[in-house]
Formats: sequence, structure tokens, C-alpha cells
Amino acid sequence: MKKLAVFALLLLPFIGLAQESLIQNVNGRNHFKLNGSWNYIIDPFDNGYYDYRLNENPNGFFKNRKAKNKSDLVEYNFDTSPLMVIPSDWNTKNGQLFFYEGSVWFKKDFNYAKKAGQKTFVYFGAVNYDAKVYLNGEKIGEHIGGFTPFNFDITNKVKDGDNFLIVRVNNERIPEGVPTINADWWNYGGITREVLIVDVPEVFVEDYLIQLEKGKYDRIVGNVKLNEKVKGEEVILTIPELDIEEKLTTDENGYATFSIKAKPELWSPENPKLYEVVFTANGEEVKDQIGFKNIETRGKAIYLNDEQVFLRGICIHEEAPFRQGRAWNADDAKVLLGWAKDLGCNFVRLAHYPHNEYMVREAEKMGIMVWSEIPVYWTIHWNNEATYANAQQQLSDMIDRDKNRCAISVWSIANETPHSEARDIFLGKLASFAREKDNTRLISMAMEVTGQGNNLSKVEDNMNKYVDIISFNSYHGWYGGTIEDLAKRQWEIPYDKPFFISEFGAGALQGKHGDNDEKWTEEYQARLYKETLAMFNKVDGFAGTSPWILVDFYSPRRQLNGIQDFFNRKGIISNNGVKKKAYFELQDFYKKKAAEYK
Ligand code: GCB
Repeated sequence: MKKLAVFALLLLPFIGLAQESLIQNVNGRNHFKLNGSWNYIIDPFDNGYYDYRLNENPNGFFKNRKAKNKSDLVEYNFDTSPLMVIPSDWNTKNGQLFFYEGSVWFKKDFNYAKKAGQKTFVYFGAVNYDAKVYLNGEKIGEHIGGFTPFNFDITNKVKDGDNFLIVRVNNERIPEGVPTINADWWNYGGITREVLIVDVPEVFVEDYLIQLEKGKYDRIVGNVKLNEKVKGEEVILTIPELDIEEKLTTDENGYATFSIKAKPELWSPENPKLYEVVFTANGEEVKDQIGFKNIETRGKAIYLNDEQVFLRGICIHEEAPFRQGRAWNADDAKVLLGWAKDLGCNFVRLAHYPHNEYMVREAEKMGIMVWSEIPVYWTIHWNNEATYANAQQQLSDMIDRDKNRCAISVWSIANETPHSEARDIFLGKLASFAREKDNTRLISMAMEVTGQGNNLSKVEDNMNKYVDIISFNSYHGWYGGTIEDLAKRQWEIPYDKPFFISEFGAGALQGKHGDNDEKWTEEYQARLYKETLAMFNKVDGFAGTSPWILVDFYSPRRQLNGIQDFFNRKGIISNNGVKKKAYFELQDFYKKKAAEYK
């Protein structure tokens, strides 16, 4: 009993604040955005939240108090505090906050016209890491995790006329967090993605799924789910270009499924065909762009729409091209993915957390398959139930948001995790959860090389049975082993599954030239690319790669003065957008691979 109570306590932040179901495709609903200037107050000691005894203060900053008269004491004022453009990370918006990890309060005023028979939600694309949200001085919810969306029903709290929304954002790293305290990217804090006020009918299609029947090419299947368990609601599904109009009727759970005979043109990198799909219910018309494809593995090969494919990938962090800071909009996505496309990619690994929705949608339009990952990175607290619940929630939300994006080809549950029984149990549960939720995508994770003999490297991982693709990161010739060694190295990967090199790479300062055995030069990086690709190309089952990484990115772990200056320099494009020699090496390899797999 006592054990149970402790367990319940541990889970409290997750159960107590059980997340509201996500609204599918918010941009396809009636909405307006709260993008633009928000007032902010930096709060390093959290005294806007706690009193001086460190008890939660019922009259914290979220009350947005103003001095009533000249003798009244109020030690903060949102209206006179500075402004920050949202979405953004605070680190690159205010020099004082570059290294800051702690709390910042944000306030936005907005005007709202209440409508009868409507429900209203506030939707956040992402806030890193812990968001406490208040509307008109009252708490409406809390969310943990920096890269997944969440929404709160504010129907009964939003007022006709003036409203104020306050968010206390805290990005302190915590050991039991997901990610944990150690990671190789900048811990950007803030309201990093868009905030929407969404209007929907009282009973509405909260969620839907539409895709090809797994492994078939002549049937479109899926389901719709209302926000409430209402029986007998009519939902109309139309796909005008395919002459489809289906009347669905919800069951007592507010749920309906469909299975329609149809032979849509398939989505592929060569032909990224998307269809307009419309769900209509109770006067709301939700439009989406949907592509249809099948991806699967057979033995050591990957098949897209029944044709063997080589994944010509690249890893990308969600960092803005040219200006650094968090990327968040379609223009950022177009630049990053445009580079990938020019490189000859048909695949990107969005590392190490779910990127913003624009990124996935733009990839889909451009014909790029996507690997999407949760930040179960390095040494997560495998024995902590709350950590598991957090990881699973992030996985669940990642899948929920993007399950209709046919570009998504791989769900990744982790990166470079240390082997142990506890880790196997944790990751095994995550993998099973992902597969149960979506059996139409491949499941993988970035594993590590586990044995390096004289000329032989091995990859062995108990997680092999849970994944569809054996993916691993290999830094031979950079962190260990010599670059000369690559030419004669053999590999033992004892599984009848395709293998994918989810990372390899070397640091190079753009413009630094020298011999090809001199670290940090473009020549070294280019040579490492050439030899690593040649090495893996000889190994049976080599089904693709996503080298590390498209662009140099900020990382607090990279201090080498004059070379790194807080940038991880493994980009094949510099932070200023200049291509390094390795870019062209990879481009050449992908040209050959594209021809080989025609
Ligand atoms: C890795 C990590 C990645 C790092 C990279 C590096 O294996 O997965 O997050 O940034 O190595 O540059 O060391």
C-alpha cells in the first residue's frame, strides 16, 4: 500500500495534470494566432511563483497585479517589462539570456468575441521545458516536455473582450527529465512554437487518421473521434480528386471507422502527391493534405511502395539557418530541407526530438521521408516511473500530431543509450507502445557500436528484436579509431534486418584547410565521409544513412576557442550557410545511390 502511494505520488505530475487530448490539425480549424510581442519578466529565483518560504504563492505573477494607488506595493509589472517576439527562444533574443536556464514569465493580451455553441482552446506548438499556463489570473494547466504540442479547453474561462494569458516557462535541466541534464544541443528556453486560440463546435472531430491499408494499395482506411462520446453524429469525409464522399456515423464512444475502395496515386520522393481531404461535422470543415504510401522491410531491405529504397538521409537539428536559435516556421523549414534536397536526400533524420509541424509538412511537400525521434537521449533514468511516463507521453504526442503525415517513415524511440536490463525494459515498453499505436511506420532507435576489434567492429543490442531497422551511430575515425583504419574495417551486424547508419561525421571549421589527416580541416571531414561511405557500402544490408549533420549548431559542450566557439562543427554546411567539402562528397555518393536504385 505504502509502495503504491509512493508510486502514485511520483506519477502525480502526470496523472494530476492528465493531458487533454490533442486536437488534430489545429491550423485546419477556425483560429487566430498569438504570434508577436509578449511582455516578459526574467525570474531567476522563481519569486513570481514561490513566496520567501518557498511555498507556492497564491498571488504569484500570474495574477498580473497592478499597484492600485501610490502607496500600494507591487514588485513587478508586466506592462512596463520588455517585449519578446513569440515564437522564439529567449537565448538568442536577449544577450543576457544566452546561457540562462531558469524561469521566465510571458504575458500576452488578446481580445476575444465569445460565440454561443462553441468551444475554445488554447494550443501551444511547444514550450521548453515546463510550462504553467494561466488565463485571466487562473491556472488552466501545466505541461512538461519541450518539443510536443498541448492544448487546454478555455471555454469557461475566456471572457468576451479583454483577456490575458500568462505562461511561466522554466527550462532548468533535471536529472529525471526527458532529455536528462546532459545533451549535445543548446537548451533553448521559451515559447518556441506558435500559440493558437482555436474555435470549434461543442461536439467536433477532435482526431482522425487516414492512410492506406497496411501493405495494400487499393484501400483507404482510418477513423474519426469526436471530443465527446456522442452516438449518432454524422461526419462526412470527402476526397474530391478521388470522387470520394463517405457518410460516417459515430458509435457510443463518439468514434467511427472507414474502409474505402480506392487506388490513389502513391506518394514518393519522386512524386510527392498529396490529396485534399475534408472532414465535415457540425458545420466545421477540417481540410488536410494527405499522401498515401506503404513502407516495410523484408529481410535486409527497405521497401517503399513495394520498391526497394536506399535512405539517402541527413540529420538535422531544429536550429534556424543563418540566425541560430530555434527554427519554427515554414521558411526555416524550406531553407533546411532545400539544402537536404540539393544534397540528393530522399530522407531526413529530425534529431533528437520532434521538430515543429512545418518541418514535417514541408518535407512531405518536397518528397522527403522523415525519421522522427523523442529525446530519450544518453543516460535517462531508466528506473524512474515518472521518467517513463514522461517519455511515453512525448512518444504518444509525437505520433498523434504526425500520424497523418505520410512522409513519416520511422519513429525513433531513443539515441545512444547505455545497455542495462532496466534500459531494455524501458525501451522495450516504448517500442511496443509505438508499434501498438502505429504499425504502419518502421520503428528504430540510434544504437551504438558495441565491439571494436583490430579490424572488426560489431553491433549487438538486445533491442534488435523490437526494431525494424538496426540503426547505429559510428564515429570511427573521429572519437576513436584512426581514419586510415576505415579502408580495411569489417562489420558484424548479426541480424536479418536492414542496417542504417544514423550518424557518422567529423568536425570541420568551414574555411580551414590542411592535410586530410589534420583534425578540424574540411579535408579531414571530406575524407572521413568518403571512406566511411565506401566502408559501409561493402557491408550486406546497408540500407541508408543520415550523417551527422546538415548544419553546424550551438552546443554548450563545444568550447574549443577559435574552432568551435560553442558550435558543434560537424555540419557539412557552416552556421553561415557555406557548404564544406564533405557536402559535395556526400552529394556524389547520393547521386550514385539514386542511379543504383532507379
Ligand atoms: C552523437 C550524438 C549527437 C552528437 C554527436 C557528436 O553520437 O547522437 O547528438 O551531437 O554524437 O557530435 O558528438
